[in-house]
Order: sequence, then C-alpha cells, then structure tokens
Amino acid sequence: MTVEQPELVQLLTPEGERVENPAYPLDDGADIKEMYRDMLLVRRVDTEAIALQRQGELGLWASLLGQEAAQIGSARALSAGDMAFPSYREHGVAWCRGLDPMRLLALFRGVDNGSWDPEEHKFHLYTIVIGDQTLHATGYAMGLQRDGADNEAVIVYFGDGATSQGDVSEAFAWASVFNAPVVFFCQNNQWAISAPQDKQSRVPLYQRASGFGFPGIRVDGNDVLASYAVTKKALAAAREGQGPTLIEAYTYRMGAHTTTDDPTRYRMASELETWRLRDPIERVRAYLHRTGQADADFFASVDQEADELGKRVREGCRLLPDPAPLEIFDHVYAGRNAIVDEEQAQYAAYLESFEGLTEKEIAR
Ligand SMILES: Cc1ncc(C[n+]2csc(CCOP(=O)(O)OP(=O)(O)O)c2C)c(N)n1
Ligand SMILES: [Mg+2]
Repeated sequence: MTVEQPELVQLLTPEGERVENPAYPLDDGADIKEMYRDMLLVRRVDTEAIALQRQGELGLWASLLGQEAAQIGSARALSAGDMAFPSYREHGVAWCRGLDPMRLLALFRGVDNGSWDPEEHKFHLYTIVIGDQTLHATGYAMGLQRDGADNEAVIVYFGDGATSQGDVSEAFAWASVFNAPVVFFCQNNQWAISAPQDKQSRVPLYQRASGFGFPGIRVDGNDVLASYAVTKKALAAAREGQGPTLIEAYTYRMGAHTTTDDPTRYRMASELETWRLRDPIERVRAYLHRTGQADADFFASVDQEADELGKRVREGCRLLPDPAPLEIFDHVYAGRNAIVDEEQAQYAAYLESFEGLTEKEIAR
C-alpha cells in the first residue's frame, strides 16, 4: 500500500526562511526571540541532566533533544488557565508552565515522587504509563465543560508509540462524542524506544483523527512558529466549542530514548545526520540573524544565561536532600489511610530494629 505523504504546516524552513500561510497567521504572542531563549535554555538543562546521569547523580533522564520547537511552540500557545498533561519527556512544556527544572531533576534523581501541584502550574504530573494521560486529559476537559469553564482548554502530550495504546483510542472516542475541549498533541519523534514509526501505523498518524470524527493536522514539529500557530488555532477551536483536534508534530528524537538506551544498536547514523540539518534551534538562529532581529549581543546574553542555568542545575542537583525513608507513605493518598498508616508503622518499627544506625546507613 502506498500512502501519500501529507504536507506539513511550516512557517520557518530548515534554512531559516519565513513562509507565509494565511490559515496560520502569527499573533503578538509569537515572540520568536523569547522562543529562541526558551529552546536554548531547555536544551542546556537537557545536556546537563544527561551529564549528571553519567556521573551517577541522576537515576535516569529522558532527553528532549530535537523536540524543543514542538514543546516550546505548543506550550507558548497556551493561555494561563489552560491545563497541560505531559508524558515524561515534556521538559520544555514544564519550563513554559513555570516549573523549576530542579523539580524535574529531583524526580529523575529519585528523591521526589514528582510532587508539584498540578493546579498551581497548570501542568499535570509526569505520566510514565504510555498513553494514560490522554484519558486524564479528556476527563479533565469534560469536567471543564460541566463547570461551564468555556475560556479554558486542555492539551495532552504523547508519543507516536502511544497511538498504539488502547487508552489513546478510548480518549479519542470520548473526546469526540462529547466534543471535549482538548488538543491531542502527538510528538511523532519517529521512534518508540527501538520500534520505528512504521510499526505503529500504515497511515500518517494525524489521519487517525478522521476515523473518530475530528480534525487532524500535521505540523513541522521542528518549527517553533508553526507549532505555536497550529496549537493556538486548535486551542481556540476547543474553547469555541468545536471539540478536539489531533496535532501530529513531525519531529525527531535526536538522542537516546532514555539514558539506559543505546540507539546505535537499532538506527542508522545517517538518519540522525538528516535530522540534524533540520535542527529546531539552528533555523531560528539563522532567521534572527539574517533578518537582523537579533545581534551578537543578544545571542551572547542568551548563551551566558544558559551557562548560569547550567551551573545552577549542576550544583543544585548535588545538593538535593534525600527524603526521610518514612516520607514515601505520606503521599500515597491526599489524606490519611488506615492501611498505609499501618504499613508506615511497620516500616518504622523495622527501621528502629537497626540499633545505632542512621537512616541513611539503613537505606543503603
Ligand atoms: C503501558 C506501557 N507500556 C509500555 C511501557 C514501556 N515504554 C516506556 S517508553 C515506551 C515507548 C513510548 O514511545 P512513544 O510513545 O513514541 O514516546 P517517546 O518515548 O518516543 O517520547 C515504552 C513502550 C510503558 N511505560 N507503559
Ligand atoms: Mg516516539
């Protein structure tokens, strides 16, 4: 079966040339210099986190390298009251929702359960169970409908691999028939660990939406402006009662799946080289430079900010405190729970049986 390759919505080419698309005009919120800064800073956090994992300071890290534009563009399209549901790679979205990167590092260091307040940041907890968050998001969006909160919308992030999960199909069905104000933002980074995208679907992923009765669109996920404009339009449609949209952000995972993975075992180096030429940050740099919108001072000041952020991340990570062993029982439920309380008491008694040892020594 030959499947026709669809057009991408693109507003900035890999060479940094601006392309006009009357269906996707840019509004004042599209501050490209700010987006450049966002992308550069989250890439620095990512680079530092990988190095910290290699030094034994983090248990794991899931890199966003290559996906900065999809994340920053879509997240900058959100209004303050919109709710975002991430998977586990959405460090750029977290950044735009005002979450300090140290919160993410604490999670991947294993000293925190990812316990930020989703309401405070309008950013839900990271979800490792593939595709699960599409149901959470759809339920939340249906809740907004029932509350009459028609100035708010929801966005949910998931991967190409997640589209093969039953949860995602269920979420599509519910969102469609209830016309829920949710934007499904699929980052098609071409890989689900070692499974290539062509083992997930015979048709382009965005076309899945039509079977469920709502629009789907493919955007160049390495183009921050297009990611912004397409998401902005889909969110506006959701708020206006037009229901869900599926956005397929066509991008590439330039790094390993996580720090436990070695992609050289299953993909060609030439593939990475092809995508390197479409780097999401380089094209913005080229555009800003060519159009004279940014001078050398601007680029130098963002680089310096990245250096400072990198230093803060490196130093801060090592200073993150270990939690007390009994604390893990405190966050299982919002309130007290008799069974968890009993388990906590049993564990406390067990710890006390190690006479003369500190909590840290016992934990070891
Ligand atoms: C329900 C479930 N099945 C399997 C896994 C193991 N797993 C973790 S990541 C992953 C691949 C996901 O790929 P994709 O959805 O494309 O997201 P990406 O990692 O590329 O961002 C799998 C299978 C899981 N976490 N949850
Ligand atoms: Mg993927």
